[in-house]
Amino acid sequence: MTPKKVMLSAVQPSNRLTLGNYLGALKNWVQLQSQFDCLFFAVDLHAITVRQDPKELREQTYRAIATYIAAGIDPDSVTLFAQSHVPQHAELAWVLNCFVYMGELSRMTQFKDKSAKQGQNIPVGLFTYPALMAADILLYKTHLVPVGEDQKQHLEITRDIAQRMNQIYGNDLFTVPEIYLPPVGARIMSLQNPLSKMSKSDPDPQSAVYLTDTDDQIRKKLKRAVTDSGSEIAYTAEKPGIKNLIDIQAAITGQSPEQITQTYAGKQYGHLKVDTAELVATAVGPIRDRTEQLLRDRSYLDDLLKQGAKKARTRAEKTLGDVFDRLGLIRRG
Ligand code: ATP
Ligand code: LTN
Repeated sequence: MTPKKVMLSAVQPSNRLTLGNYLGALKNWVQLQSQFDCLFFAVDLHAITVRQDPKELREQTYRAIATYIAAGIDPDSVTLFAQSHVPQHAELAWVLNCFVYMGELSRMTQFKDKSAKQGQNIPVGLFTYPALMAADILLYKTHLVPVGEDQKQHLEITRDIAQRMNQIYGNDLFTVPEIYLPPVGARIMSLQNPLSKMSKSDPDPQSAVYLTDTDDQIRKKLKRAVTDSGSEIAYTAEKPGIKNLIDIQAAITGQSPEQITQTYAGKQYGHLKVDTAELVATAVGPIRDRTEQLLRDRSYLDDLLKQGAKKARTRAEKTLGDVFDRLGLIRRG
């Protein structure tokens, strides 16, 4: 039997996860997990590229892992861990920092967006963030990375770094990873501004449905979702608010946006909002409740993280040793 290909992905524990994180990432991890050898982790070292409250960060890291399981990730068959528990990530990131260029990093839209919010003092980690992400991926010879659309540029730079180093040190050094983008739901928009991405670090809590929201909060947020002028329900870029609600429905139900739009012929925006709210509440409710349940048993989560990190370290050390060798560093014991 040929071994399964490797699939890997991660979320920053920078806040509670959102519906965007679920539809753009987690839901697809769950759907694909049985076909791959999977590693999923919480990127706590990425989260500290912007200031975090230490207590909150620790809490959100546990919560992220619990949410993966609550969403349907099978903790017994995948490797689950916290990024900072596997020191090889930071070590390989240093090496990759020596092979990625200032020009490449300064073109990253995530860097441009996030640094614009930092004022004068922009942490260097925010700039070199993609090198750490490339390390996350390349350490495990990953084939497939399921993410939302905002991560496309980071995947491309990862591929470029891998190809660049393979050319110098041998084509079998790194596997060049592929991105997996879901057909719908790859970019869920803010409920308050449908031209910008729903994001867990948006300061306006009305802009996102969190996977911790009660059914009532979900209904209220969707009722207040900013929609467009006019009254016809159409799936078009000219109506980004309406399009977003249809996309949310499509990503949850698996129906196409066109099919969904047809069912609203002659109906009003209110109908679409109410139905979307019910679908979201039904999808989020069980994840929310199961997450809370899992969070009550810290020793279970600690055990899981410990075992996961142990498995990940062994795999990561193999690749890192190979990289160090080829670069001419003396092998460590
Ligand atoms: P932050 O606001 O802290 O940057 P975020 O909400 O953008 O957080 P990330 O941790 O950057 O979330 O992303 C985790 C995963 O969720 C990534 O695969 C990302 O592409 C995906 N994702 C994030 N936001 C959305 C969204 N609005 N729609 C679809 N996918 C998303
Ligand atoms: N940059 C990603 C999080 C991330 C990631 C990864 C995703 C860090 N390392 C490796 C996939 C694979 C983000 O969503 N902001």
